[in-house]
Order: sequence, then structure tokens, then C-alpha cells
Amino acid sequence: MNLFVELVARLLGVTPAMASDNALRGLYLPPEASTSAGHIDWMFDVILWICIFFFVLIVVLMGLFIMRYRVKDPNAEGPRIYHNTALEVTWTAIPLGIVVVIFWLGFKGYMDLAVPPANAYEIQVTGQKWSWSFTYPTGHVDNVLHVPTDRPVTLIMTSTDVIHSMYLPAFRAKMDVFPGRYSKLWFDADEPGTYPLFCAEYCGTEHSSMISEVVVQEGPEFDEWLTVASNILATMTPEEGGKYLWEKRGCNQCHSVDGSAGIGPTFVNLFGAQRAFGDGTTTVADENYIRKSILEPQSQIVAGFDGVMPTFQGRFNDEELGAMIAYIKSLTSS
Ligand code: HEC
Ligand SMILES: [Cu+2]
Repeated sequence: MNLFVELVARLLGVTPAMASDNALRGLYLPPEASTSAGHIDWMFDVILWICIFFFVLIVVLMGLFIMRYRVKDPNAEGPRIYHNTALEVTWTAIPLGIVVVIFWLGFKGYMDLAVPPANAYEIQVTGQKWSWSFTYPTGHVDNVLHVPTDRPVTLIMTSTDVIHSMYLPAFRAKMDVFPGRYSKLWFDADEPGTYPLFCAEYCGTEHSSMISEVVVQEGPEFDEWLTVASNILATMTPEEGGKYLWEKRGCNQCHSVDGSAGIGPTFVNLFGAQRAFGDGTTTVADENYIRKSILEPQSQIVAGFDGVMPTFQGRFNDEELGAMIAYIKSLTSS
């Protein structure tokens, strides 16, 4: 059995530590790290074992009946059986009882997860092609989700473009994220550590790289991280700040700083260059052009590219715009 677990774990890319730590659990999902994960896994196991029980029962009985009742004389007529009330009531009542219990437990679990506790810590989430941004109550924006332990956290989520889906396998939590409305997801992380975070809704070319992490820290450690992170731009030169934002705000998904074109044009040698647009007009890339490109990306579409850049209106303040411009200015190849 151990050999089997290890083999499958390797095929699935689960680390052996994860697999042995939590035996078979590591095969389908990482070890549980939230207060509601236990109930979900328990439900999953209950349903799985009910399925296994009935599968074995039915297959074994079928095999036995095939042997025991097979036609030995091809001309013989079997007994005519039309009806057996006791049997029919039994095979209706027992499965009905089982599915009603499963429904009740599932519905209760669903309701617990659908309604966040009133005192939860709130983090705003924006999904965009193809990264996540998390806005904390201090105004700090990050591309990694940090949460405190032993305190319910509610994610209030929306999208700037298409439908994404927030998936936190270690918390057994998942919820779709829509443009033009808010959806909520809550959990209570109880194990400090770093866990994967995915987009679970196919959302375009780079969907598979829409991956981040959730870092769970003890309360005081989390508060300290947030204080430092909230004031990070003040500790950097504007150029360094721009580089930091390029990474933290997901510009790096589409814009390279090594000269190669990606989904969007590279930032190298952009400042001061002549830009040509799909509609035949041109302009010189100055501060105002870069500012406008970030806040109103659809207003001028660079020739040869698709207008897929999401707007950062309301998500970049003046200090951040200044830093971004300083960084782009600094990127020259000669
Ligand atoms: C989903 C991919 C994507 C993301 C994320 C993205 N952009 Fe863009 N960006 C584009 C594309 C495509 C273009 C070219 C088409 C256009 O002009 O809208 C572009 C154009 C630009 C331009 C004009 C470039 C030029 O060559 O004239 C600037 C400046 C820019 N983006 C800045 C940013 C910044 C800053 C961020 C991060 C805060 C960002 N973009 C995030 C796709 C993206
Ligand atoms: Cu997505």
C-alpha cells in the first residue's frame, strides 16, 4: 500500500512528505489547513465509502446470482415473479434514507460556508488576466494572500475582465469571481504555513500561470508584516518601487523588462519612443501616455497587439503611477 501511495504521489507531483504526512489524503488534496476542511473531507470520505460499499455489494451479488441462477436447461421456463412488496419497499427506503442524510449534511456544510461570520477580517480580491491582487484594509495591495491564523477571513472578490475562480485547496475553499459583481469566500486558517492558490476557471492563454500563494501567519506576525508592507514604497527609490509594482501588480504577466514582446509590448526602450496604434494614429511615449495606458488601456491600442490589458483605474494612486513611470524610464537597452 505504501508503495502504491508513493507511486501515485510521484505521478501527481505531490511531495512524499505530504503524502506520508496525511496518508491517502495527500493524493487528492493537500493536508487540511482550515477549520472547515475537516467537515468537507469527512463528507467526502462518507460518500466515497458508501459508494465503495454498494459497488462491492452489487458486483459480488451479481456474480453470485450469475452462477447460481444461470439457465441450465435452455427449454426450461423460470418461475413467473411479478412483485415483491417487502423487497421493493426496502430498496426504495434505504437509498432514500441515505441520500436524505447526505443532502442534509451537505446542505448544512454549504450554508456554513456561504455565510461569513460578522467579525471576519476582510480582504478585497481582484482577479484579472492572469494574476490576483489582494487589497488589505490599510490600502496595501499584494499579489500574495497573507492571512492571520485563528481568525475568520472573508475575501470579497471581483474581476476586471472575465470569470475567474478562487481556489484554496488546503482550505477546501473555492468560489467563482465575476466581473461587475462581488462574490464572497470565507475560511479560518488554523495552521501557519504557505499553501497554493489557483485560478480554477479557464480564463484565457495564461490561465495555468494564474497561480499564487496564501501565507498563513500567527496574528502578531501578520500585523507586523502588514505594517511593513503597507509602507514599502516609502523605503524605496521610485525606480525600485516601479519594479516592485511591476511584479506585485501582475504587469510582469504581459510586459517583459528584457526586450522580448509578450502578450503586451516590452517596457525596454518604451519611454520617448514613437508609438503607432491600430487605428493609424501615432504618439510619443511620455509620462502622460504611460499614465493613460495604465488607467485607460483601451483608449489607444498599440499596433500589433490585442486590447486585453485590464484597467488599473482606482488601483494605482499618484505615487504608484510616478514610481511606475520612473521604472519604465530607467529601462533602456543601450
Ligand atoms: C493581460 C495582459 C496585460 C497586463 C496584466 C498589463 N498589460 Fe499593459 N498592455 C497589454 C497589452 C496587450 C498592451 C498593448 C495594447 C494596448 O495598448 O492596450 C499594453 C500596453 C501597455 C502600455 C503601452 C505600451 C506601449 O508599448 O505603448 C503600457 C505603458 C502598459 N501596458 C503598462 C502596464 C502596466 C504598468 C501594467 C501593470 C500595472 C500592465 N500594463 C499590465 C497587456 C497587459
Ligand atoms: Cu483566471
